Formats: sequence, C-alpha cells, structure tokens
Amino acid sequence: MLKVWGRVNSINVQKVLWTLDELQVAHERVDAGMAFGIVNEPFYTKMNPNSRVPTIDDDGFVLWESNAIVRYLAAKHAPGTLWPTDLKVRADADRWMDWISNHVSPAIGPVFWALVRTPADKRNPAQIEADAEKTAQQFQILEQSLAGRTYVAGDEFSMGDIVVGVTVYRWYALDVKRPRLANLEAYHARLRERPAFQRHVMLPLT
Ligand SMILES: N[C@@H](CCC(=O)N[C@@H](CS)C(=O)NCC(=O)O)C(=O)O
Repeated sequence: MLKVWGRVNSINVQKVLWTLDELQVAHERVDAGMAFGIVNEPFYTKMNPNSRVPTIDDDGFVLWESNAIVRYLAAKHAPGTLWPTDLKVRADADRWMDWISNHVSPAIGPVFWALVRTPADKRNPAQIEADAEKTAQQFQILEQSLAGRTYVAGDEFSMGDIVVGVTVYRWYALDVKRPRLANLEAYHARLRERPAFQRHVMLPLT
C-alpha cells in the first residue's frame, strides 16, 4: 500500500493528503517531521536526503518534493480531471503550482513562521508587515487571473488548485492586514466546500 511520511500540520504534507483524499487512494500515513523526528534517521535520509516531509513510497517507487508528488498521483490516478489532459490547461495548472513555490511561499512562509511558531516577544512586526505586503501583491496576480474563472486553470478543479489552495487557506487564517480580493475570496469559499479540503487543510495553524 502507498505509504506517506509526514505530520498533518505541514502545508506540503497537506497537499499530498488532500490529493489522496480527492482520488480516494488507500494509503498508510506515518507521522514524521518536527516533534515526531524520523526525518534524520538513516532509513529516512536514504529515501529523502533532504530530511523533509512529505515523502511517499508507492510500491517501491520513492518520491519527495510535494508538488512532484501531487503531479505524480494526479497523472497516475486522475488523467482528465486532477491531471488535465489538454496540454495548455495542464501547463496552466503547472504554472500556478510553480508560482506558489517560487513567488508566494518565500513571502508567506516567513509570516507563518513569525506569527505561528515564534514567541510574540521575538517577532519583528515591521518584517511581518513587509512580508505580508509582498504576499498580498502576489495574490493580486491570482486575483486578476481568477476573473471569470472558477479554478486556477479554468472551469475544472485540477492539481493546480491543490497547491494554490493550501496556501490560500493559510493566507486567510493568518492574522495580517489583507486587501479585499473578491475573486480570491470567492475561490477560497469554493474550496472550503470540498470535504477533502475540510478534512486535511482547514485545521488550526500550528
Ligand atoms: N519543497 C519541499 C519542502 C518540504 C519542506 O520544507 N517540508 C517542511 C514541512 S512543510 C519540513 O519538512 N520541515 C521540517 C520538519 O518537519 O521536520 C516540498 O514541497 O516537499
């Protein structure tokens, strides 16, 4: 059976668990990372020399990097739905996945760490504000693209929405100043209706 290593409060693990739930793929999950340790044990670093979560083992095929895992699972189990078969729609989904990794995560990641995992007296409010502002600027880009679209790559829910969706959830869960972005808010509300999103993403930030 497919095995997943990773703690459920990790945004990158949540992408994988949400994908598996949407696809109804049976799997076994093992807690790993932060307080659970494991990631530095030799058996784990042999699979994932980066000592990060998530990692999967699908019948002997080991893979790490959450976006690569989402793409692999979508291509294996959901061609035509989560994995768009139209080349241009798939490239669009891919683009938004890469945009999250390259432009949004570097801005929102420090805000999350400061507000959720740093004691109040050790926070740098000016830095938090600057990083939140950078995040807001990035989300303006998605806001414009979502005009007249239901999901990031068009009318259908795809793998792109999984990687974007976990980050949008965090943006609205963090206590920061946010501009009103009507399309993004409506998109977030649509995602919140999905039972798998509720189960794996709509959790307290810890
Ligand atoms: N680019 C990697 C990043 C993986 C990553 O940094 N994971 C974090 C959790 S979100 C982690 O492993 N942190 C250390 C730990 O949990 O021990 C991916 O998308 O899988």
